[in-house]
Amino acid sequence: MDKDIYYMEKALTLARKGVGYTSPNPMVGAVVVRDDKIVGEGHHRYYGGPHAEVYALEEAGEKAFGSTLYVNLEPCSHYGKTPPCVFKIIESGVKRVVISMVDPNPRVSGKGIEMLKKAGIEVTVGVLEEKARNLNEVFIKNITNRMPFVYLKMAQTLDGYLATSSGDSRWVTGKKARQYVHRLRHRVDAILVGIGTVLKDDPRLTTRLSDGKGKDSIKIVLDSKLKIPLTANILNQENDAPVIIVCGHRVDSHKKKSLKQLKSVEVLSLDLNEYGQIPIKELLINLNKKGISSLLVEGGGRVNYSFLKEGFVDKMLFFIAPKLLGGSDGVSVFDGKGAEVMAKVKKLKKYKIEEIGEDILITGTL
Ligand code: AOF
Ligand code: ZN
Repeated sequence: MDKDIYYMEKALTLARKGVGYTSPNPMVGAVVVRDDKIVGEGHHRYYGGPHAEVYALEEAGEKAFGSTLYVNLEPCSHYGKTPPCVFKIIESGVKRVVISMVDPNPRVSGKGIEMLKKAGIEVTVGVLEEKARNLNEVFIKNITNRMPFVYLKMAQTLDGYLATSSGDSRWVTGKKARQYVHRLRHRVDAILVGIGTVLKDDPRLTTRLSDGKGKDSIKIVLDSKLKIPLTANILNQENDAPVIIVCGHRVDSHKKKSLKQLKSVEVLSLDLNEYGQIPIKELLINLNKKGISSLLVEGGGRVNYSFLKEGFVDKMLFFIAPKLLGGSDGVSVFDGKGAEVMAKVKKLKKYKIEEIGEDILITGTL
Protein backbone atom coordinates (compact mmCIF):
# COMPACT_ATOMS: atom_id res chain seq x y z
CA MET A 1 0.00 0.00 0.00
CA ASP A 2 1.09 3.55 -0.67
CA LYS A 3 2.89 4.74 2.46
CA ASP A 4 1.17 8.12 2.50
CA ILE A 5 -2.22 6.43 2.47
CA TYR A 6 -1.15 3.97 5.16
CA TYR A 7 0.00 6.65 7.59
CA MET A 8 -2.92 8.93 6.79
CA GLU A 9 -5.29 6.07 7.68
CA LYS A 10 -3.53 5.99 11.05
CA ALA A 11 -4.00 9.74 11.47
CA LEU A 12 -7.72 9.39 10.64
CA THR A 13 -8.11 6.54 13.12
CA LEU A 14 -6.54 8.71 15.80
CA ALA A 15 -8.76 11.65 14.81
CA ARG A 16 -11.90 9.52 15.31
CA LYS A 17 -10.97 9.04 18.96
CA GLY A 18 -12.11 12.61 19.54
CA VAL A 19 -15.64 11.91 18.28
CA GLY A 20 -18.23 13.62 20.45
CA TYR A 21 -15.73 15.77 22.35
CA THR A 22 -14.11 18.25 19.95
CA SER A 23 -17.17 20.19 18.76
CA PRO A 24 -17.31 22.83 17.35
CA ASN A 25 -13.71 22.09 16.44
CA PRO A 26 -12.70 19.39 13.99
CA MET A 27 -11.53 15.86 14.72
CA VAL A 28 -7.84 15.81 13.92
CA GLY A 29 -5.19 13.13 14.19
CA ALA A 30 -1.45 13.38 13.53
CA VAL A 31 1.37 10.90 13.06
CA VAL A 32 5.12 11.66 12.96
CA VAL A 33 7.11 9.18 10.87
CA ARG A 34 10.89 8.86 10.63
CA ASP A 35 12.75 6.11 8.79
CA ASP A 36 9.43 4.39 8.19
CA LYS A 37 8.65 4.20 11.92
CA ILE A 38 5.98 6.03 13.87
CA VAL A 39 7.80 8.15 16.44
CA GLY A 40 4.89 10.26 17.63
CA GLU A 41 1.12 10.32 17.43
CA GLY A 42 -1.70 12.36 18.81
CA HIS A 43 -5.23 13.58 18.36
CA HIS A 44 -7.32 16.58 19.30
CA ARG A 45 -9.07 15.38 22.46
CA TYR A 46 -11.45 18.12 23.46
CA TYR A 47 -12.58 21.59 22.42
CA GLY A 48 -10.03 24.23 23.39
CA GLY A 49 -7.36 21.62 24.10
CA PRO A 50 -4.00 21.19 22.34
CA HIS A 51 -4.13 20.37 18.64
CA ALA A 52 -3.26 16.93 17.32
CA GLU A 53 0.09 18.06 15.90
CA VAL A 54 1.25 19.28 19.32
CA TYR A 55 0.74 15.91 20.99
CA ALA A 56 2.40 14.06 18.11
CA LEU A 57 5.44 16.36 17.94
CA GLU A 58 5.88 16.33 21.70
CA GLU A 59 5.87 12.56 21.74
CA ALA A 60 8.39 12.49 18.89
CA GLY A 61 10.70 14.98 20.64
CA GLU A 62 14.07 15.18 18.86
CA LYS A 63 13.06 12.37 16.54
CA ALA A 64 10.80 14.83 14.76
CA PHE A 65 13.92 16.23 13.08
CA GLY A 66 13.90 15.18 9.43
CA SER A 67 10.53 13.43 9.82
CA THR A 68 7.27 13.41 7.87
CA LEU A 69 4.14 14.63 9.63
CA TYR A 70 0.76 13.22 8.58
CA VAL A 71 -2.30 15.20 9.57
CA ASN A 72 -5.88 15.07 8.25
CA LEU A 73 -6.35 18.85 8.34
CA GLU A 74 -4.07 21.69 7.28
CA PRO A 75 -2.03 22.75 10.33
CA CYS A 76 -3.21 26.04 11.78
CA SER A 77 -1.47 29.36 11.27
CA HIS A 78 -3.53 31.45 13.71
CA TYR A 79 -3.60 32.26 17.39
CA GLY A 80 -6.87 30.72 18.58
CA LYS A 81 -7.25 28.96 21.90
CA THR A 82 -3.75 27.69 21.22
CA PRO A 83 -0.73 29.11 19.34
CA PRO A 84 -0.19 28.25 15.65
CA CYS A 85 0.87 24.65 14.98
CA VAL A 86 2.94 25.65 11.95
CA PHE A 87 5.50 27.32 14.26
CA LYS A 88 5.90 24.14 16.25
CA ILE A 89 6.23 22.08 13.05
CA ILE A 90 8.91 24.39 11.67
CA GLU A 91 10.81 24.51 14.99
CA SER A 92 10.75 20.72 15.28
CA GLY A 93 12.65 20.30 12.03
CA VAL A 94 9.92 18.36 10.20
CA LYS A 95 10.98 17.82 6.58
CA ARG A 96 7.68 16.99 4.92
CA VAL A 97 4.01 17.50 5.83
CA VAL A 98 1.24 15.37 4.31
CA ILE A 99 -2.27 16.81 4.65
CA SER A 100 -5.72 15.44 3.70
CA MET A 101 -7.53 18.72 3.22
CA VAL A 102 -7.09 22.48 3.29
CA ASP A 103 -8.67 23.97 6.43
CA PRO A 104 -12.03 25.58 5.51
CA ASN A 105 -11.58 27.92 8.49
CA PRO A 106 -11.06 31.34 6.81
CA ARG A 107 -8.52 32.24 9.51
CA VAL A 108 -6.28 29.43 8.27
CA SER A 109 -7.38 28.31 4.79
CA GLY A 110 -4.18 27.95 2.80
CA LYS A 111 -2.07 30.18 5.05
CA GLY A 112 -0.79 27.23 7.06
CA ILE A 113 0.41 25.49 3.91
CA GLU A 114 2.00 28.67 2.62
CA MET A 115 3.95 29.22 5.84
CA LEU A 116 5.23 25.65 5.81
CA LYS A 117 6.38 25.96 2.20
CA LYS A 118 8.07 29.28 2.92
CA ALA A 119 10.06 27.56 5.65
CA GLY A 120 11.32 25.05 3.06
CA ILE A 121 9.08 22.17 4.11
CA GLU A 122 7.74 19.89 1.38
CA VAL A 123 3.93 19.80 1.50
CA THR A 124 1.57 17.22 -0.04
CA VAL A 125 -2.17 17.95 0.05
CA GLY A 126 -5.17 15.73 -0.76
CA VAL A 127 -4.28 12.31 0.68
CA LEU A 128 -7.54 10.53 1.66
CA GLU A 129 -9.29 13.86 1.20
CA GLU A 130 -12.80 12.43 0.77
CA LYS A 131 -12.54 10.40 3.97
CA ALA A 132 -11.25 13.42 5.83
CA ARG A 133 -14.09 15.58 4.50
CA ASN A 134 -16.67 13.01 5.56
CA LEU A 135 -15.17 12.77 9.02
CA ASN A 136 -15.34 16.53 9.51
CA GLU A 137 -18.58 17.22 7.62
CA VAL A 138 -20.01 19.01 10.66
CA PHE A 139 -16.99 21.26 11.11
CA ILE A 140 -16.91 22.10 7.38
CA LYS A 141 -20.60 23.08 7.32
CA ASN A 142 -20.29 25.13 10.48
CA ILE A 143 -17.24 27.12 9.67
CA THR A 144 -18.53 27.98 6.20
CA ASN A 145 -22.32 28.36 6.81
CA ARG A 146 -22.66 29.19 10.50
CA MET A 147 -25.56 26.75 10.75
CA PRO A 148 -25.78 23.40 12.53
CA PHE A 149 -25.30 20.24 10.46
CA VAL A 150 -28.60 18.35 10.50
CA TYR A 151 -28.79 14.54 10.53
CA LEU A 152 -32.27 13.17 10.00
CA LYS A 153 -32.62 9.63 11.27
CA MET A 154 -35.59 7.37 10.67
CA ALA A 155 -36.29 3.82 11.81
CA GLN A 156 -38.92 2.52 9.45
CA THR A 157 -40.60 -0.53 8.02
CA LEU A 158 -39.94 -1.50 4.43
CA ASP A 159 -43.27 0.08 3.50
CA GLY A 160 -42.32 3.44 5.02
CA TYR A 161 -43.83 3.55 8.49
CA LEU A 162 -42.39 4.71 11.79
CA ALA A 163 -45.16 3.11 13.85
CA THR A 164 -48.42 1.18 13.60
CA SER A 165 -51.85 2.80 13.70
CA SER A 166 -51.92 2.34 17.49
CA GLY A 167 -48.61 4.23 17.72
CA ASP A 168 -46.54 1.15 18.55
CA SER A 169 -42.93 1.56 17.46
CA ARG A 170 -41.03 -0.65 19.93
CA TRP A 171 -39.09 -1.84 18.09
CA VAL A 172 -39.03 -1.32 14.37
CA THR A 173 -35.31 -1.99 13.98
CA GLY A 174 -33.06 -4.47 15.76
CA LYS A 175 -30.49 -4.06 18.51
CA LYS A 176 -27.50 -3.32 16.27
CA ALA A 177 -29.30 -0.50 14.49
CA ARG A 178 -30.37 0.95 17.83
CA GLN A 179 -26.77 0.82 19.07
CA TYR A 180 -25.73 2.69 15.95
CA VAL A 181 -28.21 5.43 16.86
CA HIS A 182 -26.67 5.72 20.31
CA ARG A 183 -23.28 6.24 18.68
CA LEU A 184 -24.87 9.00 16.60
CA ARG A 185 -26.32 10.58 19.74
CA HIS A 186 -22.84 10.59 21.25
CA ARG A 187 -21.43 12.16 18.13
CA VAL A 188 -23.74 15.17 17.86
CA ASP A 189 -24.20 18.23 20.07
CA ALA A 190 -27.98 17.92 20.27
CA ILE A 191 -30.88 15.53 19.65
CA LEU A 192 -34.28 16.84 18.59
CA VAL A 193 -37.77 15.33 18.75
CA GLY A 194 -41.31 16.65 18.44
CA ILE A 195 -43.82 16.85 21.27
CA GLY A 196 -45.78 14.00 19.63
CA THR A 197 -42.87 11.65 20.32
CA VAL A 198 -42.56 12.86 23.92
CA LEU A 199 -46.27 12.36 24.61
CA LYS A 200 -46.37 8.97 22.95
CA ASP A 201 -43.03 7.33 23.82
CA ASP A 202 -41.80 9.44 26.76
CA PRO A 203 -38.16 8.90 25.65
CA ARG A 204 -35.11 9.70 27.76
CA LEU A 205 -32.91 10.48 24.74
CA THR A 206 -29.80 9.55 26.67
CA THR A 207 -26.73 8.01 25.07
CA ARG A 208 -26.38 4.38 26.02
CA LEU A 209 -23.32 2.86 24.39
CA SER A 210 -22.50 -0.82 24.88
CA ASP A 211 -19.26 0.01 26.73
CA GLY A 212 -21.20 2.24 29.13
CA LYS A 213 -19.32 5.33 27.95
CA GLY A 214 -20.74 8.12 25.85
CA LYS A 215 -21.77 11.69 26.20
CA ASP A 216 -25.33 12.81 26.77
CA SER A 217 -26.13 15.45 24.21
CA ILE A 218 -28.41 18.45 24.57
CA LYS A 219 -32.06 17.46 24.14
CA ILE A 220 -34.46 19.62 22.20
CA VAL A 221 -38.25 19.26 22.01
CA LEU A 222 -40.35 21.15 19.45
CA ASP A 223 -43.46 21.94 21.44
CA SER A 224 -45.19 25.00 19.97
CA LYS A 225 -48.03 25.03 22.51
CA LEU A 226 -45.97 23.90 25.50
CA LYS A 227 -47.85 20.69 26.07
CA ILE A 228 -44.98 18.79 27.66
CA PRO A 229 -45.95 17.30 31.05
CA LEU A 230 -43.66 18.29 33.91
CA THR A 231 -43.35 14.59 34.67
CA ALA A 232 -41.86 13.71 31.26
CA ASN A 233 -38.75 11.50 31.49
CA ILE A 234 -36.74 13.95 29.45
CA LEU A 235 -37.25 16.64 32.13
CA ASN A 236 -36.42 14.43 35.07
CA GLN A 237 -32.99 12.97 34.62
CA GLU A 238 -30.00 12.36 36.81
CA ASN A 239 -27.45 13.73 34.37
CA ASP A 240 -27.32 17.43 33.70
CA ALA A 241 -27.33 17.50 29.91
CA PRO A 242 -29.39 20.61 29.04
CA VAL A 243 -32.94 20.33 27.72
CA ILE A 244 -34.35 23.03 25.46
CA ILE A 245 -38.11 23.22 24.99
CA VAL A 246 -38.94 25.28 21.91
CA CYS A 247 -42.38 26.90 21.79
CA GLY A 248 -44.32 29.89 20.48
CA HIS A 249 -44.91 33.14 22.39
CA ARG A 250 -48.55 32.54 23.26
CA VAL A 251 -48.21 29.80 25.83
CA ASP A 252 -49.27 29.24 29.43
CA SER A 253 -46.93 31.50 31.40
CA HIS A 254 -47.24 29.44 34.60
CA LYS A 255 -46.20 26.32 32.76
CA LYS A 256 -43.31 28.18 31.21
CA LYS A 257 -42.19 29.38 34.63
CA SER A 258 -42.43 25.91 36.17
CA LEU A 259 -40.41 24.45 33.31
CA LYS A 260 -37.71 27.08 33.67
CA GLN A 261 -37.36 26.21 37.34
CA LEU A 262 -36.44 22.62 36.54
CA LYS A 263 -32.77 21.67 36.61
CA SER A 264 -31.01 22.14 33.22
CA VAL A 265 -34.23 23.10 31.42
CA GLU A 266 -34.47 26.11 29.15
CA VAL A 267 -37.52 27.41 27.27
CA LEU A 268 -36.91 29.05 23.91
CA SER A 269 -39.84 31.06 22.47
CA LEU A 270 -39.89 31.76 18.74
CA ASP A 271 -42.39 33.41 16.37
CA LEU A 272 -44.42 30.57 14.89
CA ASN A 273 -44.90 30.29 11.12
CA GLU A 274 -48.23 30.65 9.27
CA TYR A 275 -49.12 27.03 10.10
CA GLY A 276 -48.55 27.55 13.82
CA GLN A 277 -45.32 25.57 13.72
CA ILE A 278 -41.77 26.30 14.82
CA PRO A 279 -39.89 27.79 11.83
CA ILE A 280 -36.89 25.54 11.24
CA LYS A 281 -34.58 28.22 9.88
CA GLU A 282 -35.01 30.51 12.90
CA LEU A 283 -34.65 27.52 15.16
CA LEU A 284 -31.35 26.53 13.60
CA ILE A 285 -30.04 30.10 13.72
CA ASN A 286 -30.88 30.22 17.42
CA LEU A 287 -29.31 26.85 18.12
CA ASN A 288 -26.17 27.85 16.28
CA LYS A 289 -25.91 30.95 18.46
CA LYS A 290 -25.99 28.66 21.47
CA GLY A 291 -22.96 26.84 20.08
CA ILE A 292 -24.82 23.81 18.74
CA SER A 293 -22.96 22.66 15.64
CA SER A 294 -24.73 19.38 14.92
CA LEU A 295 -28.23 18.12 15.42
CA LEU A 296 -29.75 14.66 15.22
CA VAL A 297 -33.43 14.82 14.35
CA GLU A 298 -35.19 11.71 15.62
CA GLY A 299 -38.57 12.40 14.14
CA GLY A 300 -41.86 11.93 14.50
CA GLY A 301 -43.38 12.16 11.03
CA ARG A 302 -44.38 15.79 11.41
CA VAL A 303 -40.98 16.99 12.57
CA ASN A 304 -39.29 14.97 9.81
CA TYR A 305 -41.65 16.56 7.30
CA SER A 306 -40.88 20.12 8.51
CA PHE A 307 -37.12 19.64 8.23
CA LEU A 308 -37.42 18.07 4.80
CA LYS A 309 -39.95 20.58 3.49
CA GLU A 310 -37.98 23.61 4.67
CA GLY A 311 -34.81 22.14 3.17
CA PHE A 312 -32.57 21.90 6.21
CA VAL A 313 -31.44 18.30 6.13
CA ASP A 314 -27.74 17.71 5.48
CA LYS A 315 -27.73 13.94 5.77
CA MET A 316 -30.51 11.39 5.98
CA LEU A 317 -30.20 8.01 7.61
CA PHE A 318 -32.95 5.53 6.80
CA PHE A 319 -32.80 2.47 9.03
CA ILE A 320 -35.08 0.06 7.22
CA ALA A 321 -36.32 -3.07 8.93
CA PRO A 322 -37.26 -5.89 6.55
CA LYS A 323 -40.79 -5.79 7.94
CA LEU A 324 -44.10 -4.79 6.44
CA LEU A 325 -46.88 -3.00 8.23
CA GLY A 326 -49.06 -4.20 5.42
CA GLY A 327 -51.61 -1.40 5.31
CA SER A 328 -51.94 2.33 4.80
CA ASP A 329 -52.84 3.35 8.36
CA GLY A 330 -49.41 3.56 10.00
CA VAL A 331 -47.40 6.65 10.94
CA SER A 332 -45.58 7.77 7.80
CA VAL A 333 -41.91 8.70 7.85
CA PHE A 334 -42.93 12.10 6.48
CA ASP A 335 -46.31 13.19 7.74
CA GLY A 336 -47.60 15.89 5.39
CA LYS A 337 -48.45 16.58 1.78
CA GLY A 338 -45.97 15.00 -0.60
CA ALA A 339 -45.10 15.60 -4.26
CA GLU A 340 -48.05 15.37 -6.65
CA VAL A 341 -46.08 14.24 -9.65
CA MET A 342 -42.95 12.14 -10.00
CA ALA A 343 -41.20 15.06 -11.68
CA LYS A 344 -41.29 16.82 -8.30
CA VAL A 345 -40.11 14.06 -5.99
CA LYS A 346 -36.90 14.60 -4.03
CA LYS A 347 -34.00 12.47 -5.15
CA LEU A 348 -31.01 11.38 -3.12
CA LYS A 349 -27.89 12.65 -4.84
CA LYS A 350 -25.43 10.36 -3.20
CA TYR A 351 -26.24 7.38 -1.11
CA LYS A 352 -24.65 4.40 0.59
CA ILE A 353 -26.31 1.09 1.49
CA GLU A 354 -25.16 -1.03 4.43
CA GLU A 355 -26.48 -3.92 6.47
CA ILE A 356 -26.61 -3.21 10.18
CA GLY A 357 -27.49 -6.44 11.97
CA GLU A 358 -30.88 -7.49 10.67
CA ASP A 359 -31.63 -4.08 9.14
CA ILE A 360 -30.62 -2.02 6.12
CA LEU A 361 -29.16 1.46 6.43
CA ILE A 362 -29.36 3.91 3.57
CA THR A 363 -27.38 7.09 4.18
CA GLY A 364 -27.85 9.89 1.70
CA THR A 365 -27.85 13.55 0.88
CA LEU A 366 -30.43 15.47 -1.11
C1 AOF B 1 -8.46 21.85 16.50
N1 AOF B 1 -7.68 20.76 16.66
O1 AOF B 1 -6.02 19.40 16.09
C2 AOF B 1 -6.47 21.29 14.73
C3 AOF B 1 -7.29 22.44 14.54
O2 AOF B 1 -9.21 27.79 18.89
P1 AOF B 1 -8.18 26.79 18.53
O3 AOF B 1 -6.78 27.27 18.81
O4 AOF B 1 -8.41 25.43 19.13
O5 AOF B 1 -8.22 26.64 16.94
C4 AOF B 1 -9.26 25.94 16.31
C5 AOF B 1 -9.01 25.91 14.82
O6 AOF B 1 -7.72 25.37 14.54
C6 AOF B 1 -9.98 25.05 14.05
O7 AOF B 1 -11.09 25.79 13.66
C7 AOF B 1 -9.16 24.65 12.82
O8 AOF B 1 -9.27 25.65 11.85
C8 AOF B 1 -7.72 24.65 13.32
N2 AOF B 1 -7.11 23.27 13.48
N3 AOF B 1 -8.25 22.66 15.45
O9 AOF B 1 -9.34 22.10 17.29
C9 AOF B 1 -6.70 20.43 15.84
N4 AOF B 1 -5.45 20.99 13.89
ZN1 ZN C 1 -3.20 23.82 15.27
